[in-house]
Amino acid sequence: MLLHRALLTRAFTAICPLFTNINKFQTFTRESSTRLAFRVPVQGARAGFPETYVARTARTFAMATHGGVDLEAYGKAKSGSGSPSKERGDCPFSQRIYIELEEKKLPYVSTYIEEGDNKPDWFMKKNPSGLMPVLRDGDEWIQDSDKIAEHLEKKYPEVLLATPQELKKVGANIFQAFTNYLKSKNADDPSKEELLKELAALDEHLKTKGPYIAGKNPTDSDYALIPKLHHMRVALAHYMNFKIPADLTALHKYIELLESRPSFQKTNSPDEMIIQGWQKKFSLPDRVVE
Ligand SMILES: N[C@@H](CCC(=O)N[C@@H](CS)C(=O)NCC(=O)O)C(=O)O
Repeated sequence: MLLHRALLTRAFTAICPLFTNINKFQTFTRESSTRLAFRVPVQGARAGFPETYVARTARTFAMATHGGVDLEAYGKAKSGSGSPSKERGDCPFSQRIYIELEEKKLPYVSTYIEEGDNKPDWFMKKNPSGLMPVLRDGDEWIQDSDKIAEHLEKKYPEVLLATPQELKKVGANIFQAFTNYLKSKNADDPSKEELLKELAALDEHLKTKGPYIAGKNPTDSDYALIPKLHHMRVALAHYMNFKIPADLTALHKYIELLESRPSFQKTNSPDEMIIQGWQKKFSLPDRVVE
């Protein structure tokens, strides 16, 4: 009897680590196959294999380890890194989609394409507008961040992110107000008051209905807005010496909550890249206000 118990205990302690390692093994397989699905077609094409054949084989392998999910999200590439690239650029619309893929815990491949007129022909064929983000889901290509978010919500409803219709306009004017102010290249431009008004309106909403736009949990509107607020904070602090007023406390808390999420951290771009991106877009001087 004692011997039985000793044997059982030994068998149990030997098996236990296996269970914890299965999880690690699955994560490892998922991540490796995601890397392969990107690298194999590129390297295979360089070695002279037909791209479509190698890509299809690599994707079949990736799908087998991803439970049939075959998603590739195209975002803006780091300037000068080429197309396709593995180096992320500074696009807030693309970041929304990467955040949502993370929040939905979907396996996906990230591919980046440089802004401008030198996009590859195969990419322009699939995405004639040339804008990022674009999502490839199997053989289907979906353009525009709003449409991609809708598609992900419909097709992968295990984690739901949709914002209730009546709240979709909350915070929606901030990005336009921010870009109007930045491109004025004038720290005292009247567009600054417009931006402050929009920020105060969001703060008021969050104070009464928050901490997120739809209440207790973050939804699509928050994931769309946080990359834009981040660009606004970084670019305006640098060029205009502008800070969000300290008394907008609910807004400060909101930014802190969302920016500390792993999905944001993992998909974010360095401040320097954001600053240079806006300089190029609006031909800004090194600083508007010293
Ligand atoms: N309305 C689009 C806007 C996307 C957009 O403006 N993307 C920019 C990068 S942030 C882009 O792809 N630009 C490429 C180019 O201009 O060549 C969306 O929401 O997806």
